[in-house]
Amino acid sequence: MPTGTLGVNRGAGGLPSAHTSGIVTHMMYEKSHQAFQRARQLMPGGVNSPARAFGGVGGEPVVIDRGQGPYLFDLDGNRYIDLIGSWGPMILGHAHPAVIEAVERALRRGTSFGAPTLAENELAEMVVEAVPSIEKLRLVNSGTEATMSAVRLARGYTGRPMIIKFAGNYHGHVDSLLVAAGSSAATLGVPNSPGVTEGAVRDTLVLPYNDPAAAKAAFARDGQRIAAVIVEPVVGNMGCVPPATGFLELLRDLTTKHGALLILDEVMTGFRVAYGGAQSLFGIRPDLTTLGKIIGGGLPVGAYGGRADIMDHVLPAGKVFQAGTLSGNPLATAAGVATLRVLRDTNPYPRLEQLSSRLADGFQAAASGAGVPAQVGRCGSMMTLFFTDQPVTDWETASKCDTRRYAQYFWGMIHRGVYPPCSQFEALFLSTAHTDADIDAIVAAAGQSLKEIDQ
Ligand code: HOZ
Repeated sequence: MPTGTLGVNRGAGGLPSAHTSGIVTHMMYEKSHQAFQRARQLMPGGVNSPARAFGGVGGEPVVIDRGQGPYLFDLDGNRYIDLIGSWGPMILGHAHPAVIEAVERALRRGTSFGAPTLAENELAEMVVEAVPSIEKLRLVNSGTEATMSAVRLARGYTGRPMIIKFAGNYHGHVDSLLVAAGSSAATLGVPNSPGVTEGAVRDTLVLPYNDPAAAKAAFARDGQRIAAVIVEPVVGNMGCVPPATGFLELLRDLTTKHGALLILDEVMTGFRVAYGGAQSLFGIRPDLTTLGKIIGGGLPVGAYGGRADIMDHVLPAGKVFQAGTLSGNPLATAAGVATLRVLRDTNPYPRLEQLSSRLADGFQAAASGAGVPAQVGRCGSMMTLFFTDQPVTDWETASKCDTRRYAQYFWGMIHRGVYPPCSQFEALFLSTAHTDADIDAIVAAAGQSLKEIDQ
């Protein structure tokens, strides 16, 4: 038995063993532990993306063997009700038969051609039909590529240098946007990463989210130099923080008035909070939209799209350069089309809303029952349990949350077979595979876990 196995998976949040005796045994995470030790020798921090390293809650990640429906199974055979859904894409749950079948069919026909395919038309068509502001789009391979390309296009189209972003919003690891960034950049304390030069962010202006006065002042001062505002319409990357009433409308008005573009980063919210994304929910028509996650059905995909007259500035129709060997990949487009078809044909959003509101109420009741001050931030099936007694509306308020308590809650949930986001500054996601019984089990686990929290 390697020393520290149990300790490691109790987390730096430090659940006293008395709280978990009878639940945790040394062998429960042994294979994960062994695999992660090897991973640490092979990859920086043992992971291929820092968000999954459990750095915000301490300890080692469990290593996943497979997923089925709403469940994840780790190498030791422990089952978890999955609340991250691969950080958003798995809205149909894991290994959905329609997605598996579509990918298998595509796989037999070849995995990449570097040439146009019909499946690209199909996915693009479905996106254009679902999101009226997107008249044309370009498929890429990740959300980061989508936002990076949208920003370049906005600058190329307007001939202006400045981009406005909001503190605690995260738009992938694009140099010019990796400033005051949320998600793992915030979790791991590098909101402004070494390696991003002053020059790369010289034209990036960071404003507080949900602050109309700051946005108005920025446009009054720099209106003629601003190429675009990029914003998560519902922030998922400082935990889930919906927009204040009128905030997105104000950004639309200011950008229109000053000849700047409005870019809605819907990598997380696209096809998640509604089939037409957050823009359909809030009635905002952006100039450009970025997508990812759900439109790839769990395979690597991103997209940026919007007004045809702007998109026609992208090479080879126009002069703004952007390219990709695997863009529009046949497996990814097949998974995306299959996922969107299920969403379009079954309209699961009312049901997701019902499940999510039950979960939010359950969290709130569990927190009150345990005497732990907490707030639930939610939009549709994305939400966050914030450990604070103050409403969370921006990065200033999100960053005041008690991350130590979050870590204790997180490990309590893991030990009870529920897998929440491993950071206070991420959202959880429900899927169509979750049942009422799963919600009851999550709420029961939360009730017990919250009662164990040090006061
Ligand atoms: N974009 C994801 C949610 N913040 C995180 C995924 C990752 O960085 O690995």
